[in-house]
Amino acid sequence: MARIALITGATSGIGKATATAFADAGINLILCGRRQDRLDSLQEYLSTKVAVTTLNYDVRNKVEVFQAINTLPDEWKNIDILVNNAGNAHGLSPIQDGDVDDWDAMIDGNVQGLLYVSKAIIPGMVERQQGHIVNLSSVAGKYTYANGAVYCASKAAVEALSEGMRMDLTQHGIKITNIAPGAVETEFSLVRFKGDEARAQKVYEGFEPIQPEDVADAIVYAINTPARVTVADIVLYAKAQSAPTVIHRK
Ligand code: 8X3
Repeated sequence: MARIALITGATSGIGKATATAFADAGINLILCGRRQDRLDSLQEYLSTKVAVTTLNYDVRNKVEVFQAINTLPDEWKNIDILVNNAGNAHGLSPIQDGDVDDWDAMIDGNVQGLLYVSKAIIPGMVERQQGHIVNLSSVAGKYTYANGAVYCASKAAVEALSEGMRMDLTQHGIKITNIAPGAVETEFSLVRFKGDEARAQKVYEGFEPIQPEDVADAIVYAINTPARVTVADIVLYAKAQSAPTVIHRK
């Protein structure tokens, strides 16, 4: 029987590339996001390959998360793979100049949102004694950089949650994979810099950044290993990158 995957933040970047790669691998999809028009067009595109349904909610909204996931029809309830991809950076400034609303958005989305969605899905996995959770962390969760304290903290939390989930859920047959990408060319910087395209473009200037499809490849690898293997952690850098803020630009 085809596996079912639920992907958060599925309408752009790494989420969209993962949805596309999963469809190519014959995995049925529950696409989650905040933008119904984007969910609809991705559903239409991927439905030619696999069964696709959509859920429109904001991971930061506890009520919406549980309502959406708990009301999935029976045929969609047995989720095999959860990809906790939704998350963003907001702002890049010294802690003393940080915007409290930006902090809320990062902690609520990257940490609380991941927890809410996981909480809604883990009990079913425990009941079935199987499942695979893929958490999208970042190299920012492994190394803190200047001006990024809160974003880095939110991703360090994801690192801890991946480890802790693995400790609690391994006995229930559930695998946990943590994926920590470096510089990926998505809407990430555009969101971080609040739509400032020139500033966002500069982030990827003079080197070849990772593409969302490269991260999707790593995720597909992780979810396709033999049952006896857990891919615990994958760190991906652009070839020109050796630490979050160390990039060799031409
Ligand atoms: C995105 C990678 O290095 O820009 O999570 O923080 S980095």
